[in-house]
Amino acid sequence: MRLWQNPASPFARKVRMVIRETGLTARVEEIATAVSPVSPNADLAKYNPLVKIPALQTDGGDVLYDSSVICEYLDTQHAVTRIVPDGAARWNALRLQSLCDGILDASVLCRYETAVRPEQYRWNDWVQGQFGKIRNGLDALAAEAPAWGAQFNIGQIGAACVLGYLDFRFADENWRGSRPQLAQWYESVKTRASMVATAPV
Ligand code: 99T
Repeated sequence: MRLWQNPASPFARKVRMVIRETGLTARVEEIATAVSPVSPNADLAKYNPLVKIPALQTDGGDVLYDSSVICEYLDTQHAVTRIVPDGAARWNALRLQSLCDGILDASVLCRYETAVRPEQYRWNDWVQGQFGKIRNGLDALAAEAPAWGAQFNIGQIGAACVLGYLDFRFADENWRGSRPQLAQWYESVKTRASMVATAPV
């Protein structure tokens, strides 16, 4: 399999963590890929019409996107504990992944607002609206983190990617300040091998 990815991307990190948590590392070639919403990567565009990472080419040649679909596919390719659990736990794990993807969508939009959009076109109310989603989402994560225990399914992997991305791109946000239990949970997972190997650069 081939994975178009970039170490700065929290969505790609989710996939890269699943690869490592499920022992698939030797089966996936990771292709470092630069992306920007204003200068589409021509090579990636041949495989993903949205020109976003992550994208995964299966051994059969199909190309899958986005990160949630790729993670579900990878979960069919190994024989260890399922990353997307079956039964009643499935819906809670998928909901938690969606919450984390939503926080990341808002975070990446804010990142592009400052790193890509020319200053004269920026709109502070819009940025604050996105930050409202980020903070509400973090409060929701903080409320449920104490119940996670040792679980580390696609929901917790998503949460770890959210918190790692905020530290990477928005270190001034101080998300830990009013959410000590979420901070405590993050401390307990950030030394996992899959976290260390995929730390953003
Ligand atoms: O928007 C673009 O054209 C390029 N952006 C991306 O490819 C971002 C990279 S994160 N990826 C996504 O937005 C994927 C979202 C999708 N729903 C999924 O895969 O789940 C880059 C962050 C950074 O550089 O700070």
